[in-house]
Amino acid sequence: MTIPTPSPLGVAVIGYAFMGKAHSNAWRNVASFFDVPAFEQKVLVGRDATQVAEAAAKYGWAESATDWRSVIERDDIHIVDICAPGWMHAEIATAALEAGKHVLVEKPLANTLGEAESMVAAAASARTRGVQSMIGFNYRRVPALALARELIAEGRLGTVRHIRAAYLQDWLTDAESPMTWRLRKETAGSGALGDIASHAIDQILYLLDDAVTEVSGRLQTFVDQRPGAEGLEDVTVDDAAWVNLSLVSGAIASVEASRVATGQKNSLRLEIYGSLGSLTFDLENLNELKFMDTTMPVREQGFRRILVNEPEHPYLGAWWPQGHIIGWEHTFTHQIRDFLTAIAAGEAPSPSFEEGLNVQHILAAVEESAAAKGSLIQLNASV
Ligand code: SOE
Repeated sequence: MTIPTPSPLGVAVIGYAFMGKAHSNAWRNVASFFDVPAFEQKVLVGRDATQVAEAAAKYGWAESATDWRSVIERDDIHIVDICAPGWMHAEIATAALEAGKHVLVEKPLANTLGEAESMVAAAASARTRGVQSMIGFNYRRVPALALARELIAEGRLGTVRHIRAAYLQDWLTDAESPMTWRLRKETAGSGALGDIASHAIDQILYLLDDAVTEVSGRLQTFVDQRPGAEGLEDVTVDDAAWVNLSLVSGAIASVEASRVATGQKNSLRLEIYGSLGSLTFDLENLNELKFMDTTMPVREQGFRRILVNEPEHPYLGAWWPQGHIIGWEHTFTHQIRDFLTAIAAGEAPSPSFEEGLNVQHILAAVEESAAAKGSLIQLNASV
């Protein structure tokens, strides 16, 4: 069902820290580069009135507010973009969808399967009223990874047999690094697993257009306590995760995620091995994709570096003349562009909350497997 798109669309972002800043930057820039429906940056919402007012002024929002409930009731707000921590996603997203607002929510979808399922039900019901929803797996919008998906879909790799994925960071290497909401199960749901393995798992599903049938995993917390406001506090999530996946297509994938991988800053690496070729990618060089093509003469074979920076490449026609590279923040701009375009077309954007729930099922299976010392967990999967 399509409903007429109000013009301009009024936007509210909830959360003004790291992700709130990344999304605000995208809202601020998207219309300068892409043809998108008219919208206005109406309100930035956060708990601390002074800080959110400062952030709103800096990031181009007309006003700030501290009460998200009153914001989602406003008639001049049509889009709610949720950048608050995971424990708040379900309540805000459900209320916003029920109030008829299009919703974009940061990953992972929620902290628990139950919350994620309630969000999917709210999204499905809202969709019948023309109200759209999307989860923010922003790395789907890296041009090199969008190109990788196209090459795989065109059969350039032949049959994909196995994938190695790793998402490695080191910001928790120092045992004295303080407690944050990201290290408490009740606020973050899980650690490296939900925070960054979720991205790697989503990429595997996105690149292969596939689904997971079997999961085994292991989780490890290396630093059990960290300094909090009132002394040492227990860390209740994992520092690192190791996952093996079987896919409907027959492919096998391994995923490593760590926030204590000393020296690795923000390295999402993917290696995809097929019967006719292979692709490799590292987020720390996000404008590059390496392609090994066995259909080339043997004496010329080898990993070829594609600088994914031509107007022909996904998203790049909108940016700079060829060769002028883009960065991490552009993935959020592409995400907003795709979200707005789908809203204007009355189409359901991807990744949907259902796709977010699929990832959540895999995360829950990893936790179940890890609790049972790596035993194999079966999932009901279909592509
Ligand atoms: C922090 O570990 C974090 O910001 C994640 O939450 C993001 O999703 C990822 O893109 C970068 O790392």
